[in-house]
Amino acid sequence: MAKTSMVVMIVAMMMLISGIAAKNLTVGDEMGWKVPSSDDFYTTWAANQTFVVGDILVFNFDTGAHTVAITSRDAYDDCDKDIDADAIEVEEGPYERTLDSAGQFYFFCTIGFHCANGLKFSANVTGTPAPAP
Ligand SMILES: [Cu+2]
Repeated sequence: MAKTSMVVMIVAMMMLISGIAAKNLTVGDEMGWKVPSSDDFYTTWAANQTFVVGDILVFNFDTGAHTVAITSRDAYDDCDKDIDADAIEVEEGPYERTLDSAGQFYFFCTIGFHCANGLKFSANVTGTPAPAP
């Protein structure tokens, strides 16, 4: 093996060992994904996380009880259920979402008044995705 590729391999291994690895984040921790008792529960939860590209969000809920909509900021701010065509809406739980790019992501439930009652948060995802092969 050439010396340079050996060095590259060692650096890559050190990065792995030092913990630059994707992690699973269960949204709301033990609470899961449901209408919270205080309407800032999920925004507080999100404020205490570090979201990095490659992390996986796990939304624990029963199919039919809730949804996960990934939307624009405007739709999120208004809890707007008429989400635009670019938005993603998932109805089956549990749901896992890989954060595959950096930026701000907006999540809320589209059922009833769940969003207005706090079933929403946004995630500021940092880091750069792995280069394309
Ligand atoms: Cu809901």
